[in-house]
Amino acid sequence: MKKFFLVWMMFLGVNAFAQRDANMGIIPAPVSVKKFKGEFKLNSETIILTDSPNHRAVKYFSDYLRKSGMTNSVTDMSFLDEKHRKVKNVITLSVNHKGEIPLEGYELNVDDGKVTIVGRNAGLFYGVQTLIQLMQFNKNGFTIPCTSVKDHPRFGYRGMHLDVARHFFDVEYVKRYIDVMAYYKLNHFHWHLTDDQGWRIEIKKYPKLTEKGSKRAQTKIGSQSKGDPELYDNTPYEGFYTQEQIKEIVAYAEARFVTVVPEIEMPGHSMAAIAAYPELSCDPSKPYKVGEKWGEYKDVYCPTEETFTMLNNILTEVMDLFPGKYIHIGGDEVPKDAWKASVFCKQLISDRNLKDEEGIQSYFISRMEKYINSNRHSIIGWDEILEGGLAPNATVMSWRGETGGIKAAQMGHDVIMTPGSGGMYFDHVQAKNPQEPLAIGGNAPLSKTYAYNPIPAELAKDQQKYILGVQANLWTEYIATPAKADYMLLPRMLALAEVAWTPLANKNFDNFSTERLPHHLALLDARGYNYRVPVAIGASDTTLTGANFTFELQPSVEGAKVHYTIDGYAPRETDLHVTGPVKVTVPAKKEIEFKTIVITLSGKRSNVTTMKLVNK
Ligand code: TNX
Repeated sequence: MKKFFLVWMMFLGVNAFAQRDANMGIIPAPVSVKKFKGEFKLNSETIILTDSPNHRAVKYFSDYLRKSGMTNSVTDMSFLDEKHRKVKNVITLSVNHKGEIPLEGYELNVDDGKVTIVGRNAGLFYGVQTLIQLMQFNKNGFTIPCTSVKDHPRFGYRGMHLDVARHFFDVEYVKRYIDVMAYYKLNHFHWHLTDDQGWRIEIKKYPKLTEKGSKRAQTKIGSQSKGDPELYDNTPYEGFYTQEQIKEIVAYAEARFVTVVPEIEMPGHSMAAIAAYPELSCDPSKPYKVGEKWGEYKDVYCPTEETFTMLNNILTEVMDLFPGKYIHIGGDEVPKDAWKASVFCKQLISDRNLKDEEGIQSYFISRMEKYINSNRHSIIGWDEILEGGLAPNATVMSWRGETGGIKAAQMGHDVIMTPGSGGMYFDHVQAKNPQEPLAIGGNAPLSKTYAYNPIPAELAKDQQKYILGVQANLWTEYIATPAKADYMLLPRMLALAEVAWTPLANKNFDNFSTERLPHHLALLDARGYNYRVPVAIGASDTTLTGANFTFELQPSVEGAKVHYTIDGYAPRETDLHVTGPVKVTVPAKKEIEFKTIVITLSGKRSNVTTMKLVNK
């Protein structure tokens, strides 16, 4: 793997894109970047100095160098006098910021003699990520262009979600997911651990949750729109994480300044738990099974004391495993049918003076919130937790558009924006095009994700502070493999990073997608990630009229080739590729289809574009 990585890095050579780009190729674009002439040479003689040898950023950087075949050791600069600190060819990593750097911010200065990063807590780690992005591999080590970067995030909560309930993703994959989040300065991993179709976290007190609840007999095949055939794969499916594995992932994330937010869904999306323990339902006499298809299930937790005791016990184990502030308790999509049919719930509504079944939803969430708060954690819930009144300290994740988030912020509650309508649903297709793989639907092209602004215009100045940040979600009903999860995640996650980090005024989709992204995609390729290859820069599906055309096309991935045809066939690697402007002449009264495809060095392919050229 290491060798593979190095060979790739060499092949990529100098980052040509970064040279003309004002952001010097950095994603997410920083607050300010100044470019200077010259470069720093990181070689085997380079000394790494630090005032905090145990800082996670220092460890990360020295590990990174080691993986790249370098052996530079780290020196604790508190042992050095002034004179020795001033040697040439040093990289200094420091947290000594005297308070002038914003939270999670850093300053990075590179001249031909030294590199200095000063960061505030996580900021040092982010400075290191930026440095790594600037490093260009050569045979003696790396070169780093001279620069001065001042940087800090726009939002404190920069989240990426992964649903491991509908399909299970193993420890190795989850670590790689956290890695790529950390490269791009995202800092909250929302881990959707339970749902109708599977319970994926070991709970010692209730072993059946995983013995039964982590297994389903079969899985729905294909899409689930009205009229689609009711087909199943007839193949058992299972998977869960042991508590040891959970601890391993939490520690792995912590080393990268990523906080893990576990989600234990309630009171809906709970078929897997109910199948394991039917006493959690309002009618324990019914037969239940772990969900095999998608959508909402009408059976949900019954708000009995027995249920609350059990959920509290489950959450006690969960809170022991996750040291972060937040526990996500779901709260979304709760059909009220089972509660309406229940004599117990009728009595509860009258005993507790609840308005109706909506009142049960907020009663449920408030009770859970009280328990979680008394254990020094806070809850996050999907925006349905607003129904029937919001629990006092809850943070709202606004997914059904921004309405819930706006309402919650106006009530003085913290909010995380993650609207499907804003391009934050990465299970949606990346283009309305039959060449895309099966997905739930929707449409969230890269440009839409990039354009999202988490601060709604409706909020007054003093309410804007309640928007803690932004998150994108990867629901996996239609994503059964790591390769497809990567495909749906990348490159949209890089756009999310810029939404979450970069000041609005510095955002520019053109610069992002044409000048910076191609290099990053090649790097992700080298690191073994799959991704969706964007179509060639300059190509699209369109009709143009005229006789003589000249096309200037660029590959969307550095090192890739743009192949094309004018004979109506789908282009492939055996066809001509772009080496300069392509001229096409269309005879009078004829039309020609100019088709393109991008094929990367590793063989990944974009969709085929068709430009219909019509000479009337
Ligand atoms: C709605 S988003 C859900 C999920 C589905 C998703 C599919 C949310 C809080 N609930 O259960 O997986 O749509 O896009």
